[in-house]
Amino acid sequence: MSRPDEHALPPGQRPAAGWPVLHYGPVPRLRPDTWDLSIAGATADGGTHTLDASDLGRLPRAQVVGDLHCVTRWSVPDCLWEGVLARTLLDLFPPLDSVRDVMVWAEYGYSANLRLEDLASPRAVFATHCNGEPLTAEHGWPLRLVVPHLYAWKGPKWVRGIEYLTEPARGFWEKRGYHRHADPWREERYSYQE
Ligand SMILES: Nc1nc2c(c(=O)[nH]1)N[C@H]1C(S)=C(S)[C@@H](COP(=O)(O)O)O[C@H]1N2
Ligand SMILES: [Mo]
Repeated sequence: MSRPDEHALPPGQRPAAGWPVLHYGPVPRLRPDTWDLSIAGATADGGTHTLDASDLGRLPRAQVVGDLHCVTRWSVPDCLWEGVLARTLLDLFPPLDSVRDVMVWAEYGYSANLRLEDLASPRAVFATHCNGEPLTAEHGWPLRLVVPHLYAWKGPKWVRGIEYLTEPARGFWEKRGYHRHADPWREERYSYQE
C-alpha cells in the first residue's frame, strides 16, 4: 500500500494495520479507589509524591501528535495523544540536579528506564486519551506513557510510578536484551548494540 501523505517511518518499520495491542502478561484490572501515581526516588525535596486520579485530573492537559514504533517492526503513525506532559510532572515534582535516569513503573512490575532528557522532551506525554477517545483497558487506561521518539516499549501502559534514579538501571525489556536508549531512527533495538 502506498501512503504518499505519510511522513517517513524509522528504518525497518512498516505501518501497522489498525492499532495492534501488544504487551507482556494480562491486562490489569483497574481499581479506581486505590489507583495512584507516585513520584519517588531522588526527588529534589527528598519526599515521595502521590497523586490520585482527581489530583491528576486537575493538572494542565496537552495534546501531542506522535507515532508508536514497536521494535517488532510495526508502527502506528500520527496518533493524537492527550494527557499530562511528562514535563509538567517533572516541573511540579523535580528530581535532584544530579539525576540523569528515570524508571517508569507500571502494574505487575513492568518498567522501562529512560534518560531524564528523553522523558523531559516536549512530546513525552502521560496519555489518557488517543484520537479523542479515552484509552481502552488494552491500550493502557487509565494512564500510559508515550515517548514518540523512542521505541514503544519505553512507554509503559498502566503507569503507576516515576522513580528518579541515582545511577543507571535497566527496565523489564532492557534486562531481557533490549537497548537501554531505544532510538528507532538509529535502530537501537538490542543491548548488544550498546
Ligand atoms: N505495562 C506494559 N506496558 C507496555 C508493554 C507491556 O508489556 N506492559 N509493552 C510495550 C510495547 S513492547 C509496546 S509495542 C506498546 C504497545 O502498545 P499498544 O498495545 O497500545 O499498541 O506497549 C508498551 N507498553
Ligand atoms: Mo513493542
